[in-house]
Amino acid sequence: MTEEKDSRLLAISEKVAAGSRISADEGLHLYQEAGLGYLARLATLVRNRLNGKTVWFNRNFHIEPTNICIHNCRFCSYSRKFNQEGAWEMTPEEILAEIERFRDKNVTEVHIVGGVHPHRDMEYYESMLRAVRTANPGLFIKAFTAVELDFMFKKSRITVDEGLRKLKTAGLDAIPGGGAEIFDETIRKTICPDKSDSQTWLGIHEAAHRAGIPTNATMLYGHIESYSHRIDHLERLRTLQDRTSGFQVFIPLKYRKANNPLGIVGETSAIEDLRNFAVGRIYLDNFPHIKAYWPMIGKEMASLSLSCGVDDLDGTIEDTTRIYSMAGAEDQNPAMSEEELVSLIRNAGYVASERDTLYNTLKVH
Ligand code: V47
Ligand code: SF4
Repeated sequence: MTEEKDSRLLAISEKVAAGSRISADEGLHLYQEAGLGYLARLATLVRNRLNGKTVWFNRNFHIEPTNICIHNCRFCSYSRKFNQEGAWEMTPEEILAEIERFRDKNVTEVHIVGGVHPHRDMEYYESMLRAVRTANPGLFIKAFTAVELDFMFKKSRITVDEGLRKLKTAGLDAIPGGGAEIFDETIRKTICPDKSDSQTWLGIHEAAHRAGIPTNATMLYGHIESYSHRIDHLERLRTLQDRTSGFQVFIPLKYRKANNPLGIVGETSAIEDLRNFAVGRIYLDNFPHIKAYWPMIGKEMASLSLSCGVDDLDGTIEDTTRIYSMAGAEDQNPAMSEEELVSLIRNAGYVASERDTLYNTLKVH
């Protein structure tokens, strides 16, 4: 059936155009039946309604303090056990040296995430935050996935609410979206059997929102999940966001197959990646932003993603994130100057706006 003759697709597009919410069944129908052009047009309606012609970026850098991890996620190319070749642990001095290295580069945010190190407890992470805050008081600190937080709170035998309160006092400004993967319990059992479960991930984000800490949400897609699993994931995020409004942005993460045991399943096509951005934008009508992490997908795909609902580009400054380069990301040494990023955005027909972590405008280019 062509899209024009699919009355269900037409009904969905009328709903989206009227600003109404689509159901889980309708989301699934979009994934199953709508072509890229159709989805791109609908997603653009939603993105223009929420963000006009603006595409945001921020000047951030990443620190990965360790890749030693207690978990055994089958999609992970990066984690190591103690004494295994390729394992690293940064000392507090090395972390501060990174903060120093970026001092004069006009950055506004540091993103700190790593493996779940078995010996690190609350005290360690609180003192890391305090040291970073003291070294550069103006820097926003976006740190620790819900999976890292789950471990540190349990290790230190404190509640989630208490743990978040302590970390906030020590300097935590925002929480990144990692560790969400796919919420469906059966898929999770196969791809990340021993890590924090979906309820824990969602519970920590809900508690963060209650505590006034904004968070991000990701979805790792393109491995063994079906479209229904993706919709279930989006639905759980949309439901929580209805309650809290604490999510700032949704970031779909394309599964990359290099150097990890799941590799056998292959990777999604570029068309499928763009369709996925678009369905995310259409379905998550209560998420203000959709982000593409360009070092993972490459500059050309980042540019195309702007026509599929994406309004935020991440990975602005000498991105040295190893979780992707080790998994086979498009760009092994990703770096984009501000001029390059701004012209990528302008050439796609949008207005580039530098933002801070909370999406306040710092400069319109
Ligand atoms: O949770 C791990 C993913 C995530 C692979 O919040 C992989 O602003 C693809 O969440 N192929 C961590 N993905 C990174 C993350 C993130 C990145 C950029 C911005 C933000 C933000 C968050 O990386 C993990 C997992 O889903 N990941 N291995 C892989 N082989
Ligand atoms: Fe550990 Fe994160 Fe890798 Fe899972 S994805 S093994 S939690 S570093």
